[in-house]
Formats: sequence, structure tokens, C-alpha cells
Amino acid sequence: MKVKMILPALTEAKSPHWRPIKYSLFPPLGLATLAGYLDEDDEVEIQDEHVETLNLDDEPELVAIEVYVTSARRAYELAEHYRAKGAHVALGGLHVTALPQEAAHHADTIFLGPGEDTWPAFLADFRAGRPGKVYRSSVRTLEGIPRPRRDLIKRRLYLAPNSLVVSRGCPHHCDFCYKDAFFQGGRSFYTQTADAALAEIEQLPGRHLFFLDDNLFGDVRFAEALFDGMRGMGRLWQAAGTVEAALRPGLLEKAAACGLRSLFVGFETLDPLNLKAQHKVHNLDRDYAAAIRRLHDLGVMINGSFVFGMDEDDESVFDRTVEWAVGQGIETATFHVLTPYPGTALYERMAAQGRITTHDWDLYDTRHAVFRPTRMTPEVLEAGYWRAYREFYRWGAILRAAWTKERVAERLRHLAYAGGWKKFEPLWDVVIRTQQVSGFQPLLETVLKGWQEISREPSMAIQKIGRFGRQDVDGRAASLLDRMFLDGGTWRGRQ
Ligand code: B12
Ligand code: SF4
Repeated sequence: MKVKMILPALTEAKSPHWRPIKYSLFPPLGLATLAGYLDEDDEVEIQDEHVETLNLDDEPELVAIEVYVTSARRAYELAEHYRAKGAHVALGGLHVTALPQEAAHHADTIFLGPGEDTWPAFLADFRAGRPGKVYRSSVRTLEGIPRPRRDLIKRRLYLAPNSLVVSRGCPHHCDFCYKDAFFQGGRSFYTQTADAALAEIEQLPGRHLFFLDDNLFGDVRFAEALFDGMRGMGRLWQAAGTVEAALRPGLLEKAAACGLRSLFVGFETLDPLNLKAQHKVHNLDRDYAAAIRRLHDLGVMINGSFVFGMDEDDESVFDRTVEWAVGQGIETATFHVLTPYPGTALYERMAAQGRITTHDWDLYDTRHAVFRPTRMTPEVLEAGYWRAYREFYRWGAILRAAWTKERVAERLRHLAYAGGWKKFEPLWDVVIRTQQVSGFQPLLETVLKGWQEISREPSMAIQKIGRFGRQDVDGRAASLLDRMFLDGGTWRGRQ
């Protein structure tokens, strides 16, 4: 059987705000996972529109498309294209699960929830000539599932081809999160066995790993067994976790000891009333500063996640949040405009209050205000969001954050990581367009390694900056960096 699997481009990936590097990070792991269920003699191809031009002239019998909210329009276009050619089109993923009726108009079969139980059931039905119209997942386990077909991934096109997920979902229930809607009808948090996860890791080449799990630390026993097993493997890895996990005695130490070097942490808001209203109760009464200190003391860099536009937020929230994040020495930040994704508790609440202002899914990209905030206008919310990015990634702010650290080498790593991520857009653009992304993995690994190694590697100019005193940071060092990198400290407004 000839099978085509497609990850359509998110709308924003084709907009002027496109930061190509963001979309060249991770391969389509969901599709590679589903490909694992196909037979050896099936002819299968995975295409990811973020990194390649789709070949639409082929004649597959079966087309499987993964649909995110802001790729829905493109996904439906592709579905219609292949249906017109006589292929059987299957749609699944987060957006299909949230809005099955919408997706069903464009598909022969739709899938709700994770695919590990429904996709093989469908394949059997399809081969028997009686495919169903809707498959709804209910059996939730990762035990005994086939490995993702990594041989179908074009590794050279990605900066983090060794991305993996060893669990699904998360034990918490935040109102704005996709999770509860997606996992309805079964367990919403489950893991592989630690042995299976370790066996998958063993197979991945190179040193760098990127765990895409929503909350790698969510099951403490599993996480401890995983980290114990990874000790001595020589890996350098990145992942996502909660403030609660960072504060848990012993766990973070184990993670750092087996190579954790950067953690995406969901701080989301500095206001406890906002946390309560969004049911992000596991962040309540947690000492954010202590969590940050623990991470930094263990050599783990932080990507802080912050959401703007919750009901307690007024216009002052942007500057206060940026100031706090810079003062805490957070290396990188991901800001979001609060977005009521269809299917979430937040969506239901806002819809009942008549506050949703558009159903144009292209705008549900966490950069647009698609609802009426309580304490500011939508325009102020969007402008504040962009200002937060601009201010956080000014050289002056990057330097100030780097100089909260005592050691010269820690400052350098901060500069290299934050600067490398946000300040070299033209370089990343060239690298991606010439398909050289994977060549940058060694550099990423060097930056992640830690302060001992990095202090031996950067140029003399950077070394010199690293030794500047705190008082020089806003002036001399910022202007030297501006001259070196010729962007004058301006940031092109891309996220
Ligand atoms: C990688 C990733 C990205 C990549 C996406 C490209 C890629 N290569 O996949 C990049 C970096 C581009 C990205 C961008 C963004 N992302 Co993102 N991302 C992820 C992440 C971390 C992992 C996805 C993944 O690989 N999962 C593992 C695989 C195994 O699961 P899966 O893809 O869901 O596939 C399974 C099922 O969905 C199903 N399935 C999927 N497709 C199909 C098709 C068929 C036919 C069938 C049968 C089944 C099926 O079967 C698969 C196996 O179970 C998820 C978090 C997560 N843990 O899932 C967030 C996540 C998807 N992202 C999210 C967000 C918010 C964003 C951004 C808006 C962030 C931002 N502010 O920029 C943007 C834009 C996304 C958008 N507009 O919708 C949210 C989604 C919210 C929502 N309701 O859409 C998530 C869930 C994170 C979170 N916890 O909030 N993201
Ligand atoms: S902790 Fe993160 S992944 Fe878990 S429910 Fe909340 S937002 Fe979703």
C-alpha cells in the first residue's frame, strides 16, 4: 500500500514573522510514531511542509495528515486535493480532536485523541475494505508500541532530530491547556516503561536529546528510574517541567547528573489570582525564585514560559514580567498571548461570557488577542506582548540577565544561548535555506555542555566581555556586541 503522511505548515510559518529556525527544530514525531504501525512492504513517505516543498503530484492510496489549530486551513486544502485524486484521507491531531465536526467535512476518516489504539484498528479495517468514519481513542498505553519510524525522518533538515516523547499528557489540569480535551475518554497521563524509554534513547545517535513530553517530571518514580538509567550515557538534553518539579528535592539533581542542561518552565504568571482562576494550582505558593536558583546552581538554563492577558493582568504586566525575568537571570523566555483553544475549559468559559471575538483559527497562534481581556484592550495586549519580546531580547537586558551570574563562564553560556537564539536571524535564515541545520548540532551541544567547557571555546572578544563588571554591562558590553553583530540592538520583531 502507498501511504503519504503530511505535517502541513502552520500559517505563521509562512508569514513575515516566520523565524525559520523555530520550525526547523523538531521532526514530525507524531507521524513517525503512526508510521511504526505500517507493514514492512507498505511504501510510506513523511513530508513536513515547514522544511520542504510538498510533492502533490503523487498518487497515494492513503493520506494521513496531522492538524494543529493554525495549520487547519492548509490541512483541509491538502485533504481536498488528495480526495479529489481518489485517495482515502485520514485527519487526526489536536485540532481534529477539538473540532471533529469541522474536520469531518474534509476527511474520509477522522481520529480523536492519541493514535496508538485507533490507528492500527483503522489500518486493519482499511485493509479489509471497511474503514470507519470516526475513531475515538480510549485505550491509553505506551507499553509494547512499535518504535517511531525514524528512518523516514530527514534528519539533516532539523536542529534537534533526536526529539522524543516517553510519556503522554500531564497530571495537571490547567484551564488554558489542550490536554484535558485531547485526552477525554481515557487516561490523560501515562508513560512508557523506563526500560523502553532507555532502549529508545540508546538507539539515538550523537549526544543531544530533546524531550517533547508536556511534563517529563510528572511521574516521579518513572522520572527517577529514567534519570538513573541515563547516568553515564554522556547525553546532553533539554525538556519541559514545572516549578513544582524544579523544587522537588533530589529529582532535579538526578536530571542534571545525567545531562539536563535546559528546562522549559511554565511560570505563566506572577499573579496568584491568575493561577487560581486558570486552575494552575500546582504553581500556587511556590517560590519561583528558589526554583530558578536551584536550576541555575545545577547548571540548568531556563526557558521561562509566560502568558499575558489573564483576567488580573493590566497594562503593567508586560514590563513587570520582563523586569522580573531579567532580574532572575532567565536565559530565554517564551511569551504567549492567552489563547482560548477550542475544546479547553478556558474556551468554554470565555464563550459563555461572550468574550471570544473571532473564530479565525489562523489567529489562534498565541500572538493575537482573539478575546476581550478584562483590564486592557486587545490592541494593548498584542502591543505589550511584542514589546515584552523586544525588551527581553535587547542586548542590554541579555547582558543584565547574564550578569546576575557570578562565574564568567556562566555569563558566556547565557550570552551564547540567548544571543544565538534570538540575535542571529540572518545567519539562521541562510543556514536553513541551504539545508545546513544539522551542521549546527555540535555548536548547540557546546553551548549546552556547561560553563567548564564553554569558557575554553569562545573567541577572545567574547572572553573579554565575560570579564566586564556589572556596571559596564548596559554600556560598554552592549555597544561592543551591537558593533560585533551589526544589528544595533534592534530586534526584528520575530518570535
Ligand atoms: C513539537 C511541537 C511544536 C513544533 C511543531 C512541529 C512538529 N514537528 O510537530 C513547533 C515548535 C513548530 C511548535 C509550535 C507551536 N506550538 Co507546539 N508543540 C510541540 C510539542 C512539544 C510536541 C509535539 C509532538 O511531537 N508530540 C508527540 C507526538 C507523538 O504526539 P502528536 O504529535 O500529538 O501525535 C499523536 C496524536 O496527536 C495523534 N495524531 C496526530 N496526527 C494524527 C493524524 C492521524 C491520521 C492520526 C490517526 C492520529 C494523529 O497520534 C499521534 C500519536 O499518538 C507539543 C507538546 C506535546 N507534548 O505534544 C506542543 C504543542 C502542540 N504546541 C503548542 C503550542 C501552543 C504551540 C505554539 C502556538 C507555541 C507558540 N506560542 O509559538 C506554536 C504554534 C502551534 C500552533 N499554532 O498550533 C500546544 C498546542 C495547543 C493547541 N491546542 O494547539 C502544545 C500541545 C504544547 C502545550 N502543552 O500547550 N510546536
Ligand atoms: S502543567 Fe503544562 S502541560 Fe500540564 S496541564 Fe498545565 S499547561 Fe498543560
